[in-house]
Amino acid sequence: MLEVARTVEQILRDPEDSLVVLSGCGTSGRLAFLTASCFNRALRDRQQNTVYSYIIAGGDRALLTSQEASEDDPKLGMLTLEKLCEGKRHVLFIGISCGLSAPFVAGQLDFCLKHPDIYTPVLVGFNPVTQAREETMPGYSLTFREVVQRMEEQRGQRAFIINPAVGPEAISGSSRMKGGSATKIILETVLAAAHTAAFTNTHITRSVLLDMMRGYERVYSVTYSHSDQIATLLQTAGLSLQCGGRVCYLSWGSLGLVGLIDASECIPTFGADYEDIRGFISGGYQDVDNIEGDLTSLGSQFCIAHEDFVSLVLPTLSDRDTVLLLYTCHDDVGDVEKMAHRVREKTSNLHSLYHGLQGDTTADIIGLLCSSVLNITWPSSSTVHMQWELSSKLVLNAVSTGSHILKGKIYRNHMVDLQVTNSKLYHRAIHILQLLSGVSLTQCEKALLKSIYNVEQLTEDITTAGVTTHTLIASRRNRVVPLALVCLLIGCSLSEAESRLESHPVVRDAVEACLTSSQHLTSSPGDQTSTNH
Ligand code: S6P
Repeated sequence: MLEVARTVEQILRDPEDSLVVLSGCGTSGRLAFLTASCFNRALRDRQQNTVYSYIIAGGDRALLTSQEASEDDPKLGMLTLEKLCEGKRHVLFIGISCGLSAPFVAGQLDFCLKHPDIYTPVLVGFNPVTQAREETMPGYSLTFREVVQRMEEQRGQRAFIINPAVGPEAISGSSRMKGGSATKIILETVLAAAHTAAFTNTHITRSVLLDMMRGYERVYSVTYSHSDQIATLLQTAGLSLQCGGRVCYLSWGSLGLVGLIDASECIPTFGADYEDIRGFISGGYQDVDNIEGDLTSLGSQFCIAHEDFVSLVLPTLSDRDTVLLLYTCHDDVGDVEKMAHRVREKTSNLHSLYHGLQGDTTADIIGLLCSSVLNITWPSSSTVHMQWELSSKLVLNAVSTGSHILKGKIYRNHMVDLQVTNSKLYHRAIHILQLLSGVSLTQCEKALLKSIYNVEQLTEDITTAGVTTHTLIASRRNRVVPLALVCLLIGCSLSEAESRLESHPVVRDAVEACLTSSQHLTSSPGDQTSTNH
């Protein structure tokens, strides 16, 4: 981190023809965007030229919606990077892949290694290098692990790997939670230290980095010291989802991006609809400040301004829905109050998350309109806005994950209703099926394919098609993993599995019911079905 911060510092001191590129897929790409925007803003505030840029696989639409397929394309990653950096003399490339697994990022790192005169690659992830992905990448001769091995050979000189182990995700496989938070902490610590050194003419030392990281440690303890209020929010949001209602995050300032990101991740992670949990940001795309600008014309999913909330959601808002206001003492509190009044005309299910500084009382009036209030008070510091973002991320991650657990989308810590939209998720789906059904990998893959293609018998066309084709078809279908699981547990046809899922709208209940009946079957000696399991 020290070396990378010093490289950023050099770029800040001599920015001409230089660039710091942050890149990733899914959540990692969203955090690349959030970080690049935040530090470009800091440069603009100092009347300095901006030096940061971001790449997210799938382009700007992936900031708000799931575009998981581009993650599989190493060449696309490489070409996007090359195009962005045309004419640059020096590029510090920071590739983020929590699982050390995204082919899109591997292609970019490999490209950097091949052009050391211009590019210095940095990999940020949370697996030991020996656990980097070994699977071959489509149209590419190297695996992620081989790219990382090449980086290892130059580690600390021409290539850097920042890969602290943050432990397994509680809900398996989701890098949006701990992995995402760790990404934010690492990147902000490195970049903030570089800014301080460059603009105050000081040196970056280990203790500067450590002090910042300790600040984030305090964010964890301060935020979780409010666990009772977080639990109240989670419960309320869970009730809304359980009864077919919606959860809306209405945010101001940079908390808006945190809300949009958390909401967008629910679609691939829990097979949620975009209306289940949805984020809105006060200034719309002007506040987002993304490269491609206003994306509203792409459809209702991309309508993210408060005006969109007022026209699309407010008219049908009821007590079934949960609305959460997210704001800080730096925002236009009068505007928050106005919005709170409008929401209260439709529902009393209004809640707030407010970050204030010691000594202020701004939130009191708005709090009176809300049925629950989470006020967090912070000591003043130059990086407090980043701490507010992390704190809000922790709260929203808990609310969205917890409410989906309450909705029954998780079975024994497995996200059984995940979308199968790229090769990582395809293999994860097979792994989950195997773990829960206990049958062979081949049988699980067959069941998954039947569910994806909606056929009772697999044809040769299907079995010879590649994973890319499978995931493309799967992206147009719902509940492919639960369907495959029911088929495996009961040994039944797809159509029977469909009707069982219909009779148990809660996925966890359906799986539990099937497991009970399959256990019943396995305990009857001689039963044919039981031998399939
Ligand atoms: C979020 C979800 C994905 C990942 C993306 C990149 O919970 O798991 O959107 O962010 O697949 O993963 P990674 O490991 O390359 O950062």
